[in-house]
Amino acid sequence: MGPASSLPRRGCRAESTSTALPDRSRSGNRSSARWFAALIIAGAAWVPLQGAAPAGEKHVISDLDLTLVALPAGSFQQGSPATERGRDPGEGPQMQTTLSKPFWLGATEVTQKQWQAVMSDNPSQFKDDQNPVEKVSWQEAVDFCQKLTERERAAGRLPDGYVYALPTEAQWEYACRAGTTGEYAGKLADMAWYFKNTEGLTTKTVKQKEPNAWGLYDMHGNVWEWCADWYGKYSGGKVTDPKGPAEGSIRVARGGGWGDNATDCRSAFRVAFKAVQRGNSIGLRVALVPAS
Ligand SMILES: [Ca+2]
Repeated sequence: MGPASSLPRRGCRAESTSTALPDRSRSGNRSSARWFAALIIAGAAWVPLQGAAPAGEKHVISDLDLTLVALPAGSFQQGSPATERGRDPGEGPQMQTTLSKPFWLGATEVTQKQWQAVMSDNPSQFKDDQNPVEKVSWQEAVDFCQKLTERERAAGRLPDGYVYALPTEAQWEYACRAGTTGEYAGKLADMAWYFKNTEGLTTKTVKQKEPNAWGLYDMHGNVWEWCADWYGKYSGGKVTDPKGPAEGSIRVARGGGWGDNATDCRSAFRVAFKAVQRGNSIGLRVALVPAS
């Protein structure tokens, strides 16, 4: 069961045969504290909401060994400033983005063992139970979230009014930044598996690197993470709970992967892939969000 006082609900390299990276059609253009400290960092705009989970509370699906971290509602600067090194124009204009409701986000990418338990298959190229699942399309990632919702509802563990889903791009970046405003949520090499430190051209066991200030692992690197949104231009200005365009042709993925350069692993970096695309550096992380 989830905690009693739980929250009310809430691109790419083309795949190829062997160790080659998956195909990527870029649409886009190309920084550990404790919870309380994180709240202070983000605090100016953080307003407790009725029903919000106590700070730092986790939601755990024990039989899947899947832990989700509770994130507060709040506001942040989404995108990057024109002065950021390696910045792509598609990362602007920056927006003052508000997430009006708290939500939960997986502490790690979805592992192959977790995927296997829910979906009864394992499409991954780099087979290892504790590595992130990859070679999953956007739709398959969505299917995983829906199956997980059904599974947890049936088990009586789904917080009222909440469902499992891919995070929106805004939720992903808010979580990745964890109150930071720079290129990365910390020192990249300490937090991420990426081109410069990934030996063997493969994914890596999740949760080996340092987490960000909100206790989230591998937000930078290891595998790209599918987001719910269609890719679209940023509007700039102030936005609340943005969900991307109503329609589109490519879906957003974030965070960079094991074979990517540092600039591609930046907090603001955006990429997008065709929804049907499967790549050996594209996976997912589940969110537990208010049902819309
Ligand atoms: Ca990642």
